[in-house]
Amino acid sequence: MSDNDEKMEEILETLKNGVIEFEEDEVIEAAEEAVELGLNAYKCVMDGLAAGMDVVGEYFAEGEYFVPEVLMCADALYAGLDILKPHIVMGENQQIKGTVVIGTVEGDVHDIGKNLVKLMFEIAGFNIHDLGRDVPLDNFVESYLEKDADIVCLSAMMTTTMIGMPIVIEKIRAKNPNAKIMVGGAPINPDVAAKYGADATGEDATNALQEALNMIGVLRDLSDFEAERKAQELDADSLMEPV
Ligand code: B12
Repeated sequence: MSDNDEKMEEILETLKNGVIEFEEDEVIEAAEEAVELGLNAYKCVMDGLAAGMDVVGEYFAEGEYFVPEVLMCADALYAGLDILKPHIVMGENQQIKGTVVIGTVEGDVHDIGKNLVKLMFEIAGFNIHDLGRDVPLDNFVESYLEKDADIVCLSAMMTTTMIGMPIVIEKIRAKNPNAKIMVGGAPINPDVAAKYGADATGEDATNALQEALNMIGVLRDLSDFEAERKAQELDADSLMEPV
C-alpha cells in the first residue's frame, strides 16, 4: 500500500466516523486535508461521508439514535460535502448532457440521498432544477413542462410517501407518454419502479447517473429517429408535388 493509499484509508475512516459521531470539526479537518493532498474527492464523499450515513441509518433503525442525533450527523455530512464538492471532477467531457428536474416527494423531508444524486448529475454536466424536499406532487409536473426537462427524478425515503410517485408519473405521462422518469430512495427497488411505471431506478448516486446517461442515449436515438422520419416524409412530399 502506498503512502497515499494509507492516507486515503485514514481520511475515509475519519470522515465516516466523524459523520457517525457527529464530529463536524473532525469532518471539516479531514475534508480539508483530503483537498490539500489532492485525494479523490468523489471517493471521500461516497466511501467516507455517505458510508457514515449508512451506519447512522442502522443506529436509527435500532433505536440507538433519535432524530436530533441524526440531524447532527447530517450537519457533519453537509459540512464535509461543502468542502469536497468543488474538487470532484468527472473527466473531460463536461458539456451539458441534458436537463433534470429532481426532488423529494410530498410529505418526505429526507433529502441527503437526493442531494447526492443531484451532486453526481451536476458534476457529470447535467442542468439541474432541484425542487427541494416535501415537494407538492403537481410541482413536478409543472416543472417538467416549464423546464422542458429530459429526465424527472423522484426521491422518497418512506413507505408512506413513495405512493406519491405513481401519481406524479401518471400525470407526467398524460402530458408526454415518452417522458423519462426515474425513482429512487431506500424503499424503492427495480420491481417497485417497474410497478410504478418508472423508466429506471438506481440504488445509489453512481447507479442513478449511469441510468440517466443510458436514458439520454435512448432520448438521442429517439430524436434522431424522429428527425430521420421527418426528413423521409419531406422527401416523399416533394416527390408527390405536382410539377
Ligand atoms: C437521515 C434520516 C432522517 C433525517 C433526514 C435529514 C435529511 N435532511 O434528509 C431526519 C432526522 C429529519 C428524519 C426524519 C424522519 N424519519 Co428518517 N431517516 C433517516 C435515515 C437514518 C438515513 C437516510 C439517509 O440520509 N441515508 C443516507 C443516504 C445517502 O442514502 P439514501 O437516502 O438511501 O439515498 C441513496 C439511494 O437511496 C439513492 N437515491 C435516493 N434518492 C434517489 C432518487 C433517484 C431518482 C435515484 C435513482 C436514486 C436515489 O441514491 C442515494 C445516494 O447514494 C433513514 C434510515 C435509512 N436506513 O435509510 C431514516 C428513515 C428513512 N426515516 C424514517 C422515519 C420513520 C422518519 C420520521 C417519520 C421519524 C420521526 N419519528 O419523526 C421522520 C420523517 C419526517 C418526514 N416527514 O419526512 C424511516 C422510514 C420508515 C419507512 N419505511 O417508511 C427510516 C427508514 C428509519 C427507520 N428504519 O425507521 N430522518
